[in-house]
Amino acid sequence: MGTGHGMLFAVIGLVVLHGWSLFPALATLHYYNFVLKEANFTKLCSTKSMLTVNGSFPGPEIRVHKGDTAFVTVHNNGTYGVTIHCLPSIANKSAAGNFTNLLRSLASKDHPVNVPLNITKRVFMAVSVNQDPCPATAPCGGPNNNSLTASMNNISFASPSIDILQAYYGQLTKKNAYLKRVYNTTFPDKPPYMFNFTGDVGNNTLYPSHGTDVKMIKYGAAVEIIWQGTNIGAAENHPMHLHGYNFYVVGMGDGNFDKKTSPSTYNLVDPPLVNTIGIPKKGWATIRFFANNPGVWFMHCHLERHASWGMATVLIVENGRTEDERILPPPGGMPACSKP
Ligand SMILES: [Cu+2]
Repeated sequence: MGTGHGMLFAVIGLVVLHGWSLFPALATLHYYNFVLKEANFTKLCSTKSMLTVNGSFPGPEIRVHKGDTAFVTVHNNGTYGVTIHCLPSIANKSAAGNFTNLLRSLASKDHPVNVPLNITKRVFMAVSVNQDPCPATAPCGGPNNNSLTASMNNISFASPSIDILQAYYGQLTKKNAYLKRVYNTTFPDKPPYMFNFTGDVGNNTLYPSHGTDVKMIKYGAAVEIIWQGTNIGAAENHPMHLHGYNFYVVGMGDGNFDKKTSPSTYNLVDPPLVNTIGIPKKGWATIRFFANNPGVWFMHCHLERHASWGMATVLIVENGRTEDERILPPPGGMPACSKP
């Protein structure tokens, strides 16, 4: 997340090139030098200092094939300690070598796939960069003197002052039931209304609502999430990330998702299994997974600025029936992130 001092995360991209047809069995060593340093960036007429990797944010790509080994030496020339976070993404190539959207994994006996086929929970999420009106007395410097914000299904995620996991666990154990007020379970399964998301959007849903709205998911549900990019503000490739899970990317495409024709393009046989996927700019992406890891899981755009603006929500996967299907209590002595 962004701080007054810049970014605490330095993000690099790991691109796994599944070019099996081009380089079938040659494992290769790769060496990278990454230098972290502050640099000034100007966007929308405002200049800010950011922590960059080799002068760029996000950092450079590591391009490897499955089975390769990459050595990364990191030189921290910034002013504080950081964590390096690697975002795997998939650059698939077809056998003919043309980036067709052939979404294919290296499924095999050793890497079996288990793609949900009979979906029991489907969520359509439009993701947008939006604006918030500013008081006339305090113009915010963004477009139309508004401030920039971001949303999923037109709700800009408002970070609570008490963490959601603590509040949820308090309710499960019937302690601190008043913590229920920390969040709402009303995150919708679709946008407030449908429009031409990737065409001329006009002022459609330019101004989002704000709330700490989470999506409740039953344990074991076969989940499908369709992320739809929009032209609101400016279209971008949003790297969407879900904590607690790997998921199958079963499809992606340009323009608006079409519920009649788009599913026919899905790869339900051997799709890639990842935890982050870039929604194509002015396009859509569909993921599937079984909700078999109970807990409170943040889902967000991994452009930290978008996440801090509210392009995020939380999935609460409820407990199942057996001991193995329930979240564990917090370890003894764990310091609270916030006071109840
Ligand atoms: Cu984004």
